[in-house]
Amino acid sequence: ATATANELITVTAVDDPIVAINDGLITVDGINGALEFINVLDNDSLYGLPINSSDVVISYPTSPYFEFNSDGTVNVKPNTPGGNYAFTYQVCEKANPSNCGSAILNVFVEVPAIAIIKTATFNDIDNSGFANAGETITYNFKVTNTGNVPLSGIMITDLLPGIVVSGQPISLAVNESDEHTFSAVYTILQSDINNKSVTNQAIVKGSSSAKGVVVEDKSDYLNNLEDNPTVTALEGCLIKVFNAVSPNGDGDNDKFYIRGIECYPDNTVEIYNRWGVLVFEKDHYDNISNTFKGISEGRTTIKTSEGLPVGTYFYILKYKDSDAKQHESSGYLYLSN
Ligand SMILES: [Ca+2]
Ligand SMILES: [Ca+2]
Ligand SMILES: [Ca+2]
Ligand SMILES: [Ca+2]
Repeated sequence: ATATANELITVTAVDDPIVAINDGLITVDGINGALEFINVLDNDSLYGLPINSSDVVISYPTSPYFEFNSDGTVNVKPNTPGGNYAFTYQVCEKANPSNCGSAILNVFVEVPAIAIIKTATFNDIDNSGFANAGETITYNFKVTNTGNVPLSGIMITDLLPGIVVSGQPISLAVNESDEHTFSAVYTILQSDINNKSVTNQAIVKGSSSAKGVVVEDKSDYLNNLEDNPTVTALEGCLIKVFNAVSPNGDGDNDKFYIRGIECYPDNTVEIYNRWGVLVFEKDHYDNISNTFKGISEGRTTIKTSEGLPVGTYFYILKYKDSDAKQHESSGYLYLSN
């Protein structure tokens, strides 16, 4: 009777074996990893009932990126390469080792990534060929989804004080680029011209549509893989004297223009008439408020604030550069109406 009962149980086991069901496709975060993102036994059964992991032995393939636990849970390690993974596991009943089933765990490892390239265009508004304070730099941005999942909420920031960034948040599909949504404008300061360049870097951020993982990238001026700031060279400190002055208010040569003198505030301009009499003298000549417009001015000039007669004058320009080295140049100045 006992033997018959045992036979019956064996027959029952064959009729209700372990049923292992495939798992997935499950998306996991390959950047940060995840602990126990699935229990492969949850949808499996033993004799028609949920499996208690202590009743079975699970065997898995090996993987450098995944950890398979004896209770059926699975971990994915941080920095796991993106892509699809398939693992066949086998589950066998401890009490009856020939009672086994197998199924496949399918995992998609998402690795969101983003890259930004920032390029600069100097806008020489007065077409002088040189940078002047108040002129601008326009920045263009190319943003690319370099990861393996769609990204949304993509925005850029730029820490350069005074820069104005425009563009609303965007989404990008895998491998998609956008180079029209975002732009920025920066107004050049005299200090930038003195520094001979403007250097800045933007940061782009976006989040994966599936897992909400936020990724960011610092801009490069050339390619997606590097993080070199964008440097805009500004040439505006080369002195050139424009020695024709016609202060008639027509907007042409109305003042004695010394291009680049703004870079060297430690300067003096002296103007002499043909008899060698000092008729104009200014420190900190700047082409704007401290400038010669055909009016006699200065500490030692006899008649101040008086219009000077047309004719040939002589100027002496002295300035110190950023290394405190003294420079001097002189020449004729032609004053007309
Ligand atoms: Ca399963
Ligand atoms: Ca200019
Ligand atoms: Ca970069
Ligand atoms: Ca004029």
